Amino acid sequence: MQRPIITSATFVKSAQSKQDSLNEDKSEIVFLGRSNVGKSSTINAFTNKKGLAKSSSTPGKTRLINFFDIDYSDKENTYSLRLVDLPGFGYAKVSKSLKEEWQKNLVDFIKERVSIRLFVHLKDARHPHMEIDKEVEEFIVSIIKPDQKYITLFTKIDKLNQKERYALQRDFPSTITFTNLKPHTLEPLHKEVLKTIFGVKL
Ligand SMILES: Nc1nc2c(ncn2[C@@H]2O[C@H](COP(=O)(O)OP(=O)(O)O)[C@@H](O)[C@H]2O)c(=O)[nH]1
Ligand SMILES: [Mg+2]
Repeated sequence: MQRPIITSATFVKSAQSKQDSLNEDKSEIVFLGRSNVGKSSTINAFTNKKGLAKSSSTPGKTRLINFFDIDYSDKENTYSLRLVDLPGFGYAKVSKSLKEEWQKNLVDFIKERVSIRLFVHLKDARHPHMEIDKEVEEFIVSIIKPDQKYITLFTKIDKLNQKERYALQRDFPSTITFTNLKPHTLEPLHKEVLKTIFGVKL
């Protein structure tokens, strides 16, 4: 079966905290990861819309929660959902605890927003064992609800040579690896999203 394609992708709002966020009326996919890991680039590649999420090479510049509404459609159905681009972490020169860095309002957002169905944690394929990523993973896993799912994605695999790619796949066999330079490598993420949120099997 041909997978439904994205027929619409629009920026809706930037928010500072859970309080000024949108109503929880759509299923949401939250993208999280260190500053500069490629969250915004991934949202652009995923929706096939350059410039949708502002990508910046200055670490830590995006401090807001950005919401994007997208529709997938096939001949019979339209599937609507929301992508959430969270502020990056790990940009402080002095190492801080995750909770300090994210501040209470972002922790509340992650913990309490019931519309979140999928957490997508982007990690740099060149640095798969960073302490800050481990902290984030442990935090999400500790608060996740039964109707939510957490997945890790390794990005920037174009920066690895063949041998390093094999090693990564050997060490993390069930993890999605991709590069934004080749958007077709995001195909497994589309499948995961359609399956997890809408039960569409491909
Ligand atoms: N080589 C390579 N560079 C990437 C990839 N994804 C993003 N980048 C670059 O990494 C930098 C940070 O990307 P951005 O999407 O702004 O990261 P964010 O801070 O997590 O939103 C930019 O210069 C991007 O062009 C990738 O898959 N491969
Ligand atoms: Mg960004």
